[in-house]
Amino acid sequence: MATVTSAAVSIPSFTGLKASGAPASRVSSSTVKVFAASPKLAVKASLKEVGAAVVATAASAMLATNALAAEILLGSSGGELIFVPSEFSVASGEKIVFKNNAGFPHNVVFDEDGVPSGVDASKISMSEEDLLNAPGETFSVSLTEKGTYSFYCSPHQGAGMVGKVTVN
Ligand SMILES: [Cu+2]
Repeated sequence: MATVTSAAVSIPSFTGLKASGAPASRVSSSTVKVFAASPKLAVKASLKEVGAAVVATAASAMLATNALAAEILLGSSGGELIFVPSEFSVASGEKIVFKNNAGFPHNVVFDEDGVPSGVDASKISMSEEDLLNAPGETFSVSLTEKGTYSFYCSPHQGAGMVGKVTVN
């Protein structure tokens, strides 16, 4: 008897909720749809960017194995905090691969006052805080604008870990 009574009470109250809840849930579901649309677009856009990045990485990998790529060691094998070599020349567009060798962490930052005019140093640099921590880790860049570029390793700039590349 007690069970029947409780069921009889809960049915009207459930129906009441459903009746008043229906328009509300319709509104909220359409609201959700609107919000869902923009993350979806954002995901699509970021996937496109990821796709472009993957293509660029693949192209870099192909260029890195190219005999024309210049390889610069970060830290000498003897443990000195230097670029090896610290001064070198490349052809315009030639891949430069900076490779962690010893004494890391290192990074590669182009000096904003030491690049040809019109070149945005931040676009060809690692960020000051970004570091290559693992042995053999690389940072690659291609410079197209001809001229002389100065760069440094931000943790070891004070110790003289600076370099210069001329793009011909
Ligand atoms: Cu360094």
